[in-house]
Amino acid sequence: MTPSANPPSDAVQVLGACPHDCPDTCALLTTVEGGVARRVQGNPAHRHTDGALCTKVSRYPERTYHPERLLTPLRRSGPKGSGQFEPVSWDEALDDIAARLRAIAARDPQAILPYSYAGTMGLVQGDGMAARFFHRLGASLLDRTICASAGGEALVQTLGGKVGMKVEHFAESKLILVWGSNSIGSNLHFWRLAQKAKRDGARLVCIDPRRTETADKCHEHIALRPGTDAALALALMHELITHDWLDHDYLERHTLGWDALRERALQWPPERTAEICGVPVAQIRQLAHDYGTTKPAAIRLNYGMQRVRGGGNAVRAIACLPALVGAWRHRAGGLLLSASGYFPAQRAALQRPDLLAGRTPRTINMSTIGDALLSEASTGFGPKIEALVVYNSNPVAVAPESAKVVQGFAREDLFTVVLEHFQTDTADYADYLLPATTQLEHWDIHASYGHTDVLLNRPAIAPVGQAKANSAVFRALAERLGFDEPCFADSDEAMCRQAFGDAVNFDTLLSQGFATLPVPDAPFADGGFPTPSGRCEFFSARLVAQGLDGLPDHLPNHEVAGSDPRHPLAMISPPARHFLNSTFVNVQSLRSVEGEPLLELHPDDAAPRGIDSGQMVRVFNARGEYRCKADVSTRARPGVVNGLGIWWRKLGPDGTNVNQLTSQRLTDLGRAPVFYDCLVEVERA
Ligand SMILES: Nc1nc2c(c(=O)[nH]1)N[C@H]1C(S)=C(S)[C@@H](COP(=O)(O)OP(=O)(O)OC[C@H]3O[C@@H](n4cnc5c(=O)[nH]c(N)nc54)[C@H](O)[C@@H]3O)O[C@H]1N2
Ligand SMILES: Nc1nc2c(c(=O)[nH]1)N[C@H]1C(S)=C(S)[C@@H](COP(=O)(O)OP(=O)(O)OC[C@H]3O[C@@H](n4cnc5c(=O)[nH]c(N)nc54)[C@H](O)[C@@H]3O)O[C@H]1N2
Ligand SMILES: [Mo]
Repeated sequence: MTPSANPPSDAVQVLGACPHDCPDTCALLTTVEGGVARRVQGNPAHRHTDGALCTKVSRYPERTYHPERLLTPLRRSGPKGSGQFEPVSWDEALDDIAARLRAIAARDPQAILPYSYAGTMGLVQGDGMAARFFHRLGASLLDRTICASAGGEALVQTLGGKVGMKVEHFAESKLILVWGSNSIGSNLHFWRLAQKAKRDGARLVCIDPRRTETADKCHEHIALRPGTDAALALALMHELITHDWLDHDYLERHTLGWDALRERALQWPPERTAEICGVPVAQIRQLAHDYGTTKPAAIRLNYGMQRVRGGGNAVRAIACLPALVGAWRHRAGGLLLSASGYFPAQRAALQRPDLLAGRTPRTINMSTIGDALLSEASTGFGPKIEALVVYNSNPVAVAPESAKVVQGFAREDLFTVVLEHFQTDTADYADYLLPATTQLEHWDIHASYGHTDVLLNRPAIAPVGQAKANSAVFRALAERLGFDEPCFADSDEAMCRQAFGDAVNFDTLLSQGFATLPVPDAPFADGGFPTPSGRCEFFSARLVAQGLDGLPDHLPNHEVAGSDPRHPLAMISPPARHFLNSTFVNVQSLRSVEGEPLLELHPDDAAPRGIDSGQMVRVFNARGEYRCKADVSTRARPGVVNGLGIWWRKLGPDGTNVNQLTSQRLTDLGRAPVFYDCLVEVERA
C-alpha cells in the first residue's frame, strides 16, 4: 500500500472504506499506533477519493474515542424514554433479549420488526447477518424507503435501473446541471470534477430552491419552488421541441413513447412553468437553449428533489432529457443519480431470503413508522408491533412526524432493542441498548452509489470497550434461538467474500482496498437500456399496469404553497454540511461549526413577521411546533424557509427538531417520505 503521509515508525496503515450514506464512498487509510487509531485519511491511490476526505470523516478518531461512546450493554432502569440505564453483561442482555423475542415469535414472529437504514452502508454490518436472522425468525419485513426509493423507482421505470454516467467523465462535460444537489456539502468528490470541467470552460447551472454554497459557485442559480422540477423539465422539453434541438436519430432508435411525450411536453410552454416554479421565463428559455445546444451536457441529479409528492415523476421527467438531445452518445453526457445498479452484489447469498422457508411476512414501511407503532392489530395491518430491533438508524430523529414516532416508541408494551455507538434520541427509548463497533473496528465491504468501485474495509483497531459488530450480535442471538443453519457461523470476512462472489477479485480488494467494475464509458451511446424494451422508456407500460400515468407529469405537492392561509411558507430541511443525517451531531468540533439549529428565511418573509437574525422563532403547523434561531438570509428564496438538518432532538432548544413538522404522506412512486413537501408558519418565539 502507498502510505500518504509519513507515519511514525511503529505505526501501520490499514485500508478501509467510509461507511456513510454518501455518494462518494471514499477509500480510507487509518494510521494505527500502539493499537490506537491516530489519523484517518483519504487513500491517494484511489482515484475517486484522491487522498481527500470531507471534514466530517476526517474527524473519525474523535468520534470513535468520543467520551460518550457506548462501552457496555445497558438495560433500562428508569421510565420508558428517560434514557436511564444500568450496565449489564453481554450474556445477561442477549439471554433476556432472546427469551423475549422467542416468546413473541411463538405467538406470531411478524409482531417483531427490525428497523435499520444506512448508519453504515456496509453489506455485512448492514443487512447481512441481521437479514439472515430476521428471515429465519419470520419477522416483519422492512420497506427501506426513507431516502431514495422515489427516485430509484423512477430510474428503474425510465432507464431500467440505477445506472447512468460514470462520475469521472463529468470532468469533460461542457454544461453541467447540478440538479437538487448541494454537491459541496454532500458529494464533494463530484464537485472536484465539476470544478475541473469549469476550469476547462464548462458552464455550471444549479437548480435548487436554496442558494447553497454550491449555487454560489455555479454560473447560474435557478431557485425554483420545492416540488416543481417536473414542470421545469417539461418546459425544457417544450423548448427543445419548438426549436428542434432534438437528436431525431437517437429518439427514433433508442426511446419508447416519443410521440406521447412530445404531446405532453407541448402543454408546458415556459410561461406556464414559470408561474408554477416561481422563476423568470427568460431563465427557463436560456436553460433550454444551453441544454439544447451545448455538447456534451451532463446532469448531476441528487435525491434532494424527490422528497415531495411528485418526486418520482420529477425524476422520470428529468431522466428523459438526455435522450431528447442524444446526450448519452458522449461519455461526458447523460445523467447520474445513482450508479448502484451496476454492482453485482449477491444479495440472496448475503441475506438468505430462502430462510423464510415459504413464509411471506408482511412488509412495514419505515417512512410511516409513527403510524405503524401506533396501529392496533387488524386484518389489514396484521399483529400489533410488540418488539422493535433498531440498528444503523436513528428513527426518533430522522423519521417524519416525530410526535407520532415518539408516541410509538414510548409505548409501555413495546420491547425495544437498539444497537448504537451513542445514546441517540432513539437510544433513549431502548429497553436494551447494545454498544456497536464503528467502521474502524470491524470488517465490511461496500458498493457505491456515486462511483463504480467496490471497497473493502478491514478492522484497524480492536473493538472499543465491549462493543460488538452488528453481525456478532445477530450471530449470538441466532445461537440462543437454536438457529443451526451453517450460514449463522459465517465469519464477517467470509461474508465479505460472499458479497460479490466471483464478480470481484477479492485478492485485489485485500491488497489495494478497492476494485473497479468493468462499466462501459458511454453505457447508452447505442441504446441498450436495461428496460424491458431495451429503450429509454418515456412511456412505461409497467406503470400503466399499476394504474398509474405511463408518462411523466408535474404533480403538485401535497401541501401546495398558497393552499393553506394559516401556514403560508414552504419548508425544506436539507442536510447540514458538517453532519451526515443525524450522525456527527454529537461530535463537538463539527457541532461548533454548525452552531445551533437554524431556520433560514428570506428578508421579505422575515420583515412582515418582525423577525431578525439570531432571534428565537416558533415554526409550526398542525402537526407540531419547533423552536430554533432565525437566520434572515437570501440563501432562502421568498416563500420558502430552510431548516437545516438533522439535529438530535435533545440538543434542540425545546427538545424537538424539524421532523416535528414533516408529514407521513408518501411520494407518487416508491412509497417514500415527503420531507420537503411541508407547509409551516413562523413567528417570533
Ligand atoms: N454533508 C452531508 N452529506 C450528505 C448527507 C448529509 O446529511 N450531510 N446526506 C447523505 C444522504 S443520506 C443522501 S440521500 C445524499 C443526498 O442527499 P440530498 O438530500 O440529495 O442532499 P443534498 O445534496 O444536500 O441535496 C439536497 C438539495 O436539494 C435541494 N432541494 C430541496 N427541495 C428541492 C426541490 O424540490 N427541487 C430541487 N431541485 N432541489 C431541492 C436542497 O435545497 C438541497 O440543497 O447526501 C448524502 N451526503
Ligand atoms: N427532515 C429531514 N429528515 C430526513 C432527511 C432530510 O433531508 N430532512 N433525510 C432522510 C434521509 S436521506 C435519510 S438516508 C435518513 C437517514 O437516517 P438514518 O439512516 O437513521 O441516519 P443517521 O441519522 O445518520 O443515523 C444512523 C445511526 O446509525 C449509527 N451507526 C453507524 N454505524 C453503525 C454500526 O455499524 N452499527 C450500529 N448498530 N449503528 C451504527 C450511527 O451512530 C447513527 O446514530 O434520514 C432522513 N430524514
Ligand atoms: Mo439518504
